[in-house]
Amino acid sequence: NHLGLPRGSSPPLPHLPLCPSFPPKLEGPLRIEFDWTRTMDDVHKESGPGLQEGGRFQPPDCISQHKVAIIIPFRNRAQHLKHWLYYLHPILKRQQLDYGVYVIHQHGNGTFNRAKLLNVGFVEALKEYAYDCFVFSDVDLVPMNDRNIYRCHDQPRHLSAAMDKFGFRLPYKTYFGGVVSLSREQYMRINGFPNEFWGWGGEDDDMYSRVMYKKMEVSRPDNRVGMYKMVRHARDLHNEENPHNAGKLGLTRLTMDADGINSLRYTLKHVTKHALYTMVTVDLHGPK
Ligand code: UDH
Repeated sequence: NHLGLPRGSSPPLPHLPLCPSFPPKLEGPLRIEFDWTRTMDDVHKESGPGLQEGGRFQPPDCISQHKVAIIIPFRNRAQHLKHWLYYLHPILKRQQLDYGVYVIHQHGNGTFNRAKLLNVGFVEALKEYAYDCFVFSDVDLVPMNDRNIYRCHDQPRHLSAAMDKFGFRLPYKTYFGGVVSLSREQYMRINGFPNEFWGWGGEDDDMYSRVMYKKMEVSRPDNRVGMYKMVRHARDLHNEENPHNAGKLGLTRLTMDADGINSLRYTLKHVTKHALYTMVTVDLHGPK
């Protein structure tokens, strides 16, 4: 599929205009309620027409300026994924993005590794389509304003700048967790994300340091547009805080060129096309 087209779709009609820089149907602030009685059927209905298998979409009436792969690190959060899909598909469609949703599922019960899953998502999404932008999003975060566009900018962007759990502001100035976007070039410039942060903590700070060391800046929406609601939940099993991760942070400058997309090793188990997303199940070769 060397044309960079989604499988089974025809090329966009040549007479379609480019989509406008400001999508006309945005609504601004949104009401987000995590309704636990919501079914997958409700989610399908809400996502509306135009989605292609695997959670792919292209605006029907214009050529999007943004080819975006949305990468979600995942294990054992089916309920959260339901909420995410319910809210995000309509938003992303209104944002007129040419997008695909990739849920990167860590196989087995070994220690979780969020950043390595994100690296896998980058590689696997590019096998399917010539994405030029990558949004890396936790499964439990839903934007409260659709003007927070899931696209890339001339600097890496931290989209989840005002999360409810932190009182709608940054918990600290260099926070880079939750939802971020990087263009393909920006991501390659930092050698992707670290593969060696097993368990909870630190990987997002390492990602921030990578951006700084490569002389880029983090851009953010303002605190109103950057508002997010998180699904409340207890800490996961097999993702305990790893006390070694904090110590690694001081070493980012020395390790980043050797630990990242250029050292990524994993075993692909399955790629499953669901109606609303593509599930990539992967063995990360975790520590014994
Ligand atoms: N994730 C999973 N499964 C897991 C662990 C993590 O899917 O078992 C993914 C998921 O996308 C999640 C992200 O990795 O949103 C980050 O997980 P996290 O545990 O670092 O962050 P989250 O904000 O929870 O989800 C923070 C700990 C909550 C403790 C609350 C105690 N009151």
